[in-house]
Amino acid sequence: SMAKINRALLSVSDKTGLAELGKALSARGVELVSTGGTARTLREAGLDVRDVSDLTGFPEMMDGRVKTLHPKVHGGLLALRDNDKHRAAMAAHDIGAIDLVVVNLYPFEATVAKGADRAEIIENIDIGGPSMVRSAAKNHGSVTILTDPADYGALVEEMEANDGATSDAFRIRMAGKAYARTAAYDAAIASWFAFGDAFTNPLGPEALQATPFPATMPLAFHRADTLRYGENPHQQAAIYVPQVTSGGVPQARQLQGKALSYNNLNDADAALELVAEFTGQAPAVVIVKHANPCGVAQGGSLLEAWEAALQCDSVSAFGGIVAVNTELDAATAEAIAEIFTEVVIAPKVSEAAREVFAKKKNLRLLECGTLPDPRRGGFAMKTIAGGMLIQSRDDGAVSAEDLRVVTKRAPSEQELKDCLFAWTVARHVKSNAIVYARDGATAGIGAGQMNRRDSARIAAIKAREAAETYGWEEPRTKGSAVASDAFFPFADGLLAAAEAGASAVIQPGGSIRDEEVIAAADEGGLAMVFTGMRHFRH
Ligand code: 93A
Repeated sequence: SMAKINRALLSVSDKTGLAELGKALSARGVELVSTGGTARTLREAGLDVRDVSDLTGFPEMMDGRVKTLHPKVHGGLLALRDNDKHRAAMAAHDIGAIDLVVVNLYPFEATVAKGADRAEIIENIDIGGPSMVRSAAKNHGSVTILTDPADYGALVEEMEANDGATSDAFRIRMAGKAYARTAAYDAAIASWFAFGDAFTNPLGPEALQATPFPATMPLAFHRADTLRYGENPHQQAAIYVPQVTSGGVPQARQLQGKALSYNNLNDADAALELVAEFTGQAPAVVIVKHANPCGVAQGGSLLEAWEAALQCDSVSAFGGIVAVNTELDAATAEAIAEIFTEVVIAPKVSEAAREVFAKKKNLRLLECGTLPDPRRGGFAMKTIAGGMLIQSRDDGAVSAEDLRVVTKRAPSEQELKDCLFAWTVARHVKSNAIVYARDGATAGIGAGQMNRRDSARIAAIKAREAAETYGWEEPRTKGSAVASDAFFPFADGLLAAAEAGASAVIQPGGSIRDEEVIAAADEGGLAMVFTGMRHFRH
């Protein structure tokens, strides 16, 4: 049914569109009731407004902490219009019906984000606003609730179409939106209590060290965009981001190309997270396919790094996602543009490089500014049937000092470098991960196999194919370093790597058959180091 609007209560922190809405309501003969600052704005627009203190018979008090928390407000919102007892109560206590509430809340999230002190943050916890929002939304059978200036226009249209009333459908839709807003608002407050300063990333850095996982996990995310479809066309999808974020693919500026798909976002994230490992270092290029790197290289010019990355697995690179760690120049852009590429993401893209890509209308070009900190804390989430798994991010790291040489031969300086490079890549490859690297470039990547030996073999096959493609005498796995994301449970995986020509190995160690694996390495003259840390990724 239709619900006529005779009286409106407006109380907004964000005054966007307020005067226009007030005028439209006033023109329809709606009585306007309002709180201090909101009333002032409406009066400045030349409108007649009744102060809420006049309605309640109480002044706004305690620095505004108590202004609308009153039975004359909440009775007017919650009373069932067709209930005799409710009507009798309204008459007995001189409570008038309120048919429309327009509220947006104290800017709690923005106050935290700007780094305000505790007292200011506490003062920006809105109490009266959410109370009115929830009362009005509960009684959406008769009351219209607006919590977003973006909906003011729709309300005016609704009233125009229905002789000053709103439809059930509209009120129900707005009520749902209202509860989503108060829920997100309280989640933001709860996140701040749980995570304090780490709130700048609500799933933030010190969170885990500071507190155990809260009994209920408040997640204040909002929808940044709806996506055309999900991982497959028959799936629906959207992207959600925290209220305040630290930067990543969702915050990157898209310079050209079609809208990013679900898979584009997922792959671009994988590429960016890996290339961010090389922040501030020599030029590096990552090519990703289906969330796994299929070529990574660092050193020389960016163009040289691109060429070396492409040579790892040029077949898989077709339709890939490319991330670089430094400003993208025209020469590299030209080379990338030669093969079909879905997404290119860089901290910065030169004017000349932009011109190169302008010819490739569909290519999605993203500029992300600074790269995310790969060692940042926070959480990683995954849904399972009937629940959600949450773990702290894999922000562990090993450096050269942490490595333990376990073979007779210690790795040479170059082997050690390649070991660490391969290790860095391997942690970004789906398990079981085997990565061969030589001279700062991946020579073969084996991903996502159910046993480690197969990953080692697949990576070697790719290296052999690359040698055929480029007419090299031998695959680049000859004399390479090989990284394994978890320990070799048997010697077979290591033997497969030795067969491919690897001369150095980096792996966590810790298998009950370590001795067997070390003996096999010694026998083949390989140098092997243990990291003591594993990087499963599923
Ligand atoms: O401090 S409050 O929690 N106490 C209240 O009774 C109350 N009523 C409305 N904050 C309250 N509000 C909020 O004031 C509204 O949610 C809105 O954000 C703001 C509007 O104040 P003004 O009209 O003075 O700008």
